[in-house]
Amino acid sequence: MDVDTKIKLYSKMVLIRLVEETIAEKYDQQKMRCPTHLSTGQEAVSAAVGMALQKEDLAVSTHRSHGHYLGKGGNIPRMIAEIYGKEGGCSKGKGGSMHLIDLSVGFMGSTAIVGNSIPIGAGLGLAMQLEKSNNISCIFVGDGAIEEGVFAETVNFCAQRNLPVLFLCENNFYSVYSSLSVRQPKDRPIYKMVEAMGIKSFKGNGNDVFGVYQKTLESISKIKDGGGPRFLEFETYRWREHCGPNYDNNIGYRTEDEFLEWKRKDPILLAEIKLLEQNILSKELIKSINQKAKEQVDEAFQFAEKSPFPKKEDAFKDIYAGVEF
Ligand SMILES: Cc1ncc(C[n+]2csc(CCOP(=O)(O)OP(=O)(O)O)c2C)c(N)n1
Ligand SMILES: [Mg+2]
Repeated sequence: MDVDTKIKLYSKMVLIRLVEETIAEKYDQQKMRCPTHLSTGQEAVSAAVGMALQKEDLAVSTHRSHGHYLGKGGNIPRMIAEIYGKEGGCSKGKGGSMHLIDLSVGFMGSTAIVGNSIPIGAGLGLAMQLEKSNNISCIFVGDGAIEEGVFAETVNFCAQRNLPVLFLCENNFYSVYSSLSVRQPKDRPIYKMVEAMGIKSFKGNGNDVFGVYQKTLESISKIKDGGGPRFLEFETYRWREHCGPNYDNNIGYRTEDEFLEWKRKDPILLAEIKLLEQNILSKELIKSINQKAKEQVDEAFQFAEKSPFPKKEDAFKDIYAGVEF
């Protein structure tokens, strides 16, 4: 992997982290009136997968999609404006945090209903196959979405049709307040189940941005060579509460110790240590990456503040009316 790619992956994680931590910081101003599911701690997958996908590859995502959107090349001001419910938002202020859509970067939508975007992603893959395009459809899912019936149906369909689909599972071990251990059988790893359903599958460290990037690139290349769908499970951890800006380790569903153990495996810190050792990053470069990110984030919030609310007469207008798909 070249030096430039390594720095880009690191910088992308820093940017995603700052965007979300700024949302958390400003959330109590009551200007962001939609629920927000932050992915602080999970930035490696967003940065790496987003960079491994090409612009023409399409992605669908979940309620926790800020990082996925920004990783895919999403526009920060338009995302923040969307969360502010403003007309300048990527979904014209009608969707909020859980309904980000931006066709210009191939981000085909996130939805609040768990599992809802899985068959949409398969449909995109089917269209690509029929059109003989050389692109892929990436379906982001959490470990909880695996338990939805539609996941099994979609995996079966994609395997049977050899569709150009990448299933990208961020296993953060929780679905709201329920740990994986009370939801899925012991000793039955998710990726093993999917492998048995007919899709080549892999499990890896979701906090190692370089490993995620390499594995995702390799899988995309196999899919593009006609190798059929792939399933990647990356283990990671969300630092903040399921929904909202706070920490919630005090409410009893997980321990502070578990959280601290994962915090030590902070994907940004791990990448920083590696790149400092390799003399790719310096203290000065880290400072300038952070400074640049701060400028971008400040600008995005200013844009959102200034953008008007959607007009009443546009309430029932399709935001993509007239757009060619
Ligand atoms: C069909 C459906 N069932 C339940 C919910 C409530 N719900 C919202 S997010 C969520 C957790 C999903 O967990 P996971 O897929 O692991 O994603 P994570 O929140 O960990 O990123 C649940 C159960 C929902 N939105 N839709
Ligand atoms: Mg989860």
